[in-house]
Amino acid sequence: MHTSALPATGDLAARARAALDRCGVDRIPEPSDGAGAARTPLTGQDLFPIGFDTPASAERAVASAHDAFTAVWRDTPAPVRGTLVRRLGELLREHKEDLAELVTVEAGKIRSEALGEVQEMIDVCEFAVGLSRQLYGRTMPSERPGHRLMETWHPLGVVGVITAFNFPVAVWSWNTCIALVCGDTVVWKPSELTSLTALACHGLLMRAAADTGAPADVHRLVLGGSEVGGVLVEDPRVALLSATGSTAMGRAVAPRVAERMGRCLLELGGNNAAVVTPSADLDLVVRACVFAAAGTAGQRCTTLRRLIVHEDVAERVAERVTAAYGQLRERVGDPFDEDNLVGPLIGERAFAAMASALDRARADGGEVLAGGARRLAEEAKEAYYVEPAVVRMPAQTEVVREETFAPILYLLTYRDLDEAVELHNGVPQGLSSSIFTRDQAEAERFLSSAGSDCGIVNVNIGTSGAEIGGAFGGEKDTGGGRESGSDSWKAYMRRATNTVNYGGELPLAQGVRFL
Ligand code: UN1
Repeated sequence: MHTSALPATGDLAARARAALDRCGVDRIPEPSDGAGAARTPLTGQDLFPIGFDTPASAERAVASAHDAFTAVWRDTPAPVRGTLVRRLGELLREHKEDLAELVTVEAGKIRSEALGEVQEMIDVCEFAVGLSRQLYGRTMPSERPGHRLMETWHPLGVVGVITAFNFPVAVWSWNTCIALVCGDTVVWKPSELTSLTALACHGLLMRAAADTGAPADVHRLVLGGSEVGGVLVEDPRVALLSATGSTAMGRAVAPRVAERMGRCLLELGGNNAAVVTPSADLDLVVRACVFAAAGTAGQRCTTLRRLIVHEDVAERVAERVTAAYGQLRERVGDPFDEDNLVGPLIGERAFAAMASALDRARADGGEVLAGGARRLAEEAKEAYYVEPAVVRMPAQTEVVREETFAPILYLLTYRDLDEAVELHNGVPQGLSSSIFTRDQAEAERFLSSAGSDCGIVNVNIGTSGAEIGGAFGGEKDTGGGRESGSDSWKAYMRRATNTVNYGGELPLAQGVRFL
């Protein structure tokens, strides 16, 4: 069995400080009245104390971002705004290793996934720079002679960005790079579990701003918990609140933003499934599904949580997935160790949720085929490493319909595609989905309006690992928001419809006569 000693908390603190140094973060906020701490799930211990914001300092951050918006940024030409993001992309590329290091220390991602997350930021920068010359409005034919009808997209204002621990940098960049080229300024409230990673990103963006002559207040970082995030929710100067997290968080936040007629962009929980049909390539299924279900220790919004398998292949799929999970067991541990594929859960609550979900699944008649045990508890009492679990369920019971943010894959069986689609859609969430098939009609059915009800619908690939070029987000309890690629930028701008009369007459629309 592969074993590796976990790194000592002191060493991780030193690594984090060195990475921050290299990113040019010379000052880590001192704990003052809003005392907080940086922490690592690798050992479950605090790295060192840091200062969190207070509601009053967060309010000042919103005020200065608002000033930068009205005084400078909204009137800066979009391609010039793009140069800021282009510079950020260069710096991110230069500091890819440093940022990945921080992602591993604070979020517990294995090295390759941490590097992948930073790559996602670099990709978004490139996308946003191109976008800065393509914020197109349409021109429509006017029904009136001598008139022109068109639309113009204008910057919206301050965008509040609230991100979760599991994608501490990529989700920030999806929002921030697009918002900045759209002419908005940003106030970022990262998860309180990933403050150091956020300080590094903010530091690099400040360098990019200095290098390109953009005002520093185009981006403000506020650290802390929900009382700090609450300022972004309530402040009417925050025109758009883009929040990633649990459905419970979204339900708490959305009505408060709606009350003040602000806009919300929500990216909430998923309960993603793959349908495995009789014609599926099972090699592909196993590889895709093990990554989607156990990668990131099951802590992606897009993590595969349900495998809905045709009864003709159910036994074979169960055997092969169970065998693959057997190999994974040996590769749970220190995410800095290149041999490991599964790092720690973020903390004790995640572990408790996983244990309780497994108990409930068993009580519902589920059979745990692999995994579920805690690992390395002797070495690190406050860290929570687990073996990813596979559970065969007799039915889609309540626990299967909930999102448990941990690596549990439920296996369900179906007889015909209608039943598969019904099971698939029979959960409150609607983020990501897949079908594995070689039958085109089945694939098309799943992609159609009568198929998957998710925002992301894939064929012959897993549910996680979406590319930035598409719009990312989902329906139902997932919150309905779309971020990153395609035309998601429109959520970060306001549309003005313009009618111009160049004819000298005043014909009214719809043929109305007056005066
Ligand atoms: C998330 O889990 O919050 O598709 C985002 C993926 C990533 C993003 C996930 N590109 O898994």
